[in-house]
This record gives sequence, C-alpha cells and structure tokens, in this order.
Amino acid sequence: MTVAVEKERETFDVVVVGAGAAGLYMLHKLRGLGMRAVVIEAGDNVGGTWYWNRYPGARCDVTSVEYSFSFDKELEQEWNWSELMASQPEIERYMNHVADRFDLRRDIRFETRVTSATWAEGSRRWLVTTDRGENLVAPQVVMATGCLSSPLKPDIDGMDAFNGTSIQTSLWPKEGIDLTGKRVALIGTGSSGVQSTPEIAKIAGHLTVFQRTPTYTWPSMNRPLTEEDLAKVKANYETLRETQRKSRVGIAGSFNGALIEPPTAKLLPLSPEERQEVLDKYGFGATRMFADIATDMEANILAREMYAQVVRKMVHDPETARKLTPIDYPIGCKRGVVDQDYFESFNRENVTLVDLRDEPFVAVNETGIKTTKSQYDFDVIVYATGFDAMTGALNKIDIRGRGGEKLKEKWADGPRNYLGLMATGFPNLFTITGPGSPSVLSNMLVSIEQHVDWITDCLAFMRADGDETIEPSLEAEDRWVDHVNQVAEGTMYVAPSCNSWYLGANVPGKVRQFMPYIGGVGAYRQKCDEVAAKGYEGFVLGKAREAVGAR
Ligand code: NA7
Repeated sequence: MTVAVEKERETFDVVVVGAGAAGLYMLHKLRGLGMRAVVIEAGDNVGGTWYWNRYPGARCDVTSVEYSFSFDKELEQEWNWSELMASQPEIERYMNHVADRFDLRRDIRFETRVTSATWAEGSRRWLVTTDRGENLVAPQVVMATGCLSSPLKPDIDGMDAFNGTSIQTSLWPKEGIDLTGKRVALIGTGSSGVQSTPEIAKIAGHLTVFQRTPTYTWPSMNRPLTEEDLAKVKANYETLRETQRKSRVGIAGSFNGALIEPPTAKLLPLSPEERQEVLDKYGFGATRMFADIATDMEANILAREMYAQVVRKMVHDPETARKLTPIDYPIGCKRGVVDQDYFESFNRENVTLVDLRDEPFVAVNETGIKTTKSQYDFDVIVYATGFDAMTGALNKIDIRGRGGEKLKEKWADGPRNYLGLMATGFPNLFTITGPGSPSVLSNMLVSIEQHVDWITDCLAFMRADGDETIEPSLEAEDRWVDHVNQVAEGTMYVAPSCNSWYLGANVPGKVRQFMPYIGGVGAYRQKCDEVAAKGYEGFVLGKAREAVGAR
C-alpha cells in the first residue's frame, strides 16, 4: 500500500490522468504545443486496457492495422502487426513502443492514483491530489481514464472464504498464473469470459463456466498477417485513415475483418427457404447481415431463431446448446462478442457449463462454489464480471467543479456533458472518449485521436485568444444530452428487454441511461469540427464564463 505523505505543490500546464492510448497521445500533442504536462498512471507501465486485461485469450475485436495510431507516418510504416486481430501482448508491446519512440515515459508517474481534482475559483486552477500525497496544480486537466477501466467484482456471499486462488480477468497478474491441470471456475460470459474460455480449457484439468446470461458471440476471422498483407496496408494507409474518420464506427474494413457500414438488405421479406439458404451459407454471420435486425423486433426474433440453430449445430450436447442460447434479449443490445472457438469448447470433456438461472449461487466457500443444486470444488476462481463502464473511473475520483459541485452528484441521474468532452460547471476539465461521444461504439483509437486533436486545437485556440477558461453552456449541454438519447431511441440498445453495460444495467443501483453516442464517428467528427470552426459554439470562453454562474 502506498503511504501518502503530503508534498509541496507542483505546477503544470496540464495534468493528464491515465497512460493508456489516450494519455500517451495527449502527452505527445501537449509537448507539441510546448506545454508542461504530467501524466498520472495507476499501473506500473503504459497501455491502459491492454496493460490490465492480460487474461488468456485477450484480443482486440478491431483489426490490428486499424486499431493503431495514425498520427505519425513513420510509426505506421515501421510497426508490423503479426495477426489480423491483435492479442493483448502484441498491443501492449505496441503501446510500449509508442511510449519509447516518442520518449514519453519521463513525464509519466507510474503506480500513482489520482484521488481528487478540485477547481479553485480564485486562481482558476485545478488542484489534483494523488495517493502518494502529491499536489499538482494546473489550469487544465485531461481525463484519459478509459471507458472500461473500473473493474467490477460481484457481491457473492463468502467470496473471501475461498482457500484457492481468486482472480479477476481485468486485474490478471503480470507474472501470469499457472492453470495447468487445475480445477478452474470461470464466472461471467461477456467478452472476457468468452475469450478466455477456450484458452483456459486448453490447459486446465477441468473448467466450469458459470453463466448467468448467454451471449451472442461471432467467430473471429483472425489469421496471421503476411508480408504482402502488410505491404498493401502500408501503401494505402492514408486512404484507410480517411475512410475510418468518415465512417460509422471508425473502421475502414481492411481485409473485411469487421463490419463496416450498416447493412441495407432486410430479413423480414425473405421466405423461410431463403433465410435457410443464407444461414447455411454464412452461419452466425447471417444474423448480422440485415438492417431490420437492429430496428425491428420481429426481424430480431427471427434472427435469434437463426442464431439458435447455429448454436445447436456447433454444440453436441443439446442441453448445453439450449443453455448457451440467448433467448430473452435482442441481438444488438449488448456489445457483440468476437470469439475463437467458444462454442466448440463446450464439446470438450474437460468443460462444464453451469446455468445460474437453473441453479443460482448460494455462496462461495472454502473449497469452491455452492449453488442451489450442487457444491463445486476448485483450485482457482476467475471472475470475468465486467466493469463499471464509462463513468466508473471518473466517479472514483473526487472531482469538484465550481462551487464545490461534485461530478458524481451532477451525474447521479446519468452522465451530462457537451459532446462527451466537457461538463458545465467543470471548466477546463476534458474527458477523452467520455460518455456522450462515440467511444465504445467505435474503434477506440480513431475516437481517441479525434478527441486528443480536438482538445489540442482548443488549447491552442484559447492561448491565441487569451482565454483562461472554457466550459459548455448549460443550454448546449442539455441539447446534446437530449440528442444523445434521441438518436438511441428505437434501437435494440435501449429495448426494454436489454440490460447492458452501455445502459449501466450491470452495476447495482446505477441509473439506466444509454451512455455512448450512436450518431456515428463521421457525423460526430463533423459536429465537433463545426463547433470549433464557429469559435467553440456552445462553449463559454474566458471572461464570458460569469454568464454560466447563473445556472
Ligand atoms: P461484461 O460484458 O460486462 O460481462 C460480464 C459477465 O459477468 C456477464 O456475463 C455477467 O452476467 C457476468 N456477471 C456479472 N456479475 C455476475 C454475478 N454476480 N454472478 C454471475 N455472473 C455475473 O464484461 P467483460 O469484461 O466480459 O467485457 C466488457 C467489455 O470489454 C466488452 O464488451 C468488450 O467491449 C471489452 P450478466 O450478463 O450481467 O447476466
């Protein structure tokens, strides 16, 4: 444990919180402006999500060549991705390479957590404190804290009583853990559980997967990348980046490795024979190929039946197949998972599925897990139980804006901000890929670069214009929040039967609100650019901030 000893105040131009992709690029750009910046990072190295989530099978669901920085042409040319969909170790190596190549480490303080950020009205500065007793003073703060960075551990009775090893996928130890021949429990079947299942199954003596909700998961198209593949991409990076920036989700579709633009064909008009034909040809892929699946519940139900058919084909035991089939929530409500051999794993002798709907947990005990039907004994329990998404990491920091208002309280009924970038009452506090921006509905690297570039331009503008503060007007904030909600209406994301982390539904007591912006990466970028071009329309700059005080 870090012992906090109160230290002298240190002044900076900008304090950046987090040294994942967002914090790294932000630091690089701030240096470009000649600003003195410091990055505070809880981990002992860079990489953010790709530093923490080192569970077996962790892999990005966006193609590697697209999930990469575009800001430096030489970086693009010198880095060689080995697989179509990069694994955690490779992305972590990439983030380390970026940190070294741009000499970023000297301004990053590792193994340090920001505990509070308080706006001082008199000095127009933020005071940022850390768990090491640091007092950092700066006019600007950038929260590069990530969208899925506040791990959730469930509240099951007796969890501390377990005598074996308990481990969370999002806090997997750096030194690894030897699961060879072990009796392993895996709780949770979201992306982390689904990705780790096949890998753990390969080494464990026995793997028992505890499932509360079956998952829609689609087979990955992963494969090694050849020299030819890379040469082709490297020759076309400029077009690829341009396409990404204008696209719906920040993906240009290199190698057809991911969905690019929304489909236009409809499922409902197809006859049963035609549907069967598509299903036979494309398997799981057929349930993502039609536009009306996303908006028409009747089409969605048909697609679910098609999905169930493929599961029955893949999983040999009919009872296990039944349990693994999602039945009571629509396709497209939760983030689609991309897997490698998930369903196939349940055909192995050493893998068992426990359906928590049939037999809920009673408690974790000394030797394992007791459900209403059985006692299961284990050497290791793996919790793949998700995150307090989008607002979790921000709410863990005691952030106080004008008049001591707490961000957590302002957001008690759901996050409120303008463009996902800034909240009224919290001047000079920027959030990279905050709620209200495309963020988790997009290729994060594309969205991160867009936000960092926008913030950099904004700071340069303020300096040239002689502005000291910037924050959104309450009117602009209200309008944006309404717009974010309005565009999500009628989609499967907000269907009454949908309970996803996008809605905060996985966190007990968290208010139900759809947090990311679904309007599309291209349209969102255009909106942000227009706002900047109009002298930061909707924002109150410098002296004009007094008008905001009346809110
Ligand atoms: P997710 O997608 O939130 O999945 C968490 C899983 O853990 C999910 O299956 C949950 O079931 C399950 N869970 C959570 N709490 C419990 C308890 N108490 N008992 C049993 N099961 C539980 O997190 P991931 O880490 O897999 O993925 C997050 C994102 O990271 C992913 O979408 C990608 O974008 C990358 P539930 O569905 O709530 O019934």
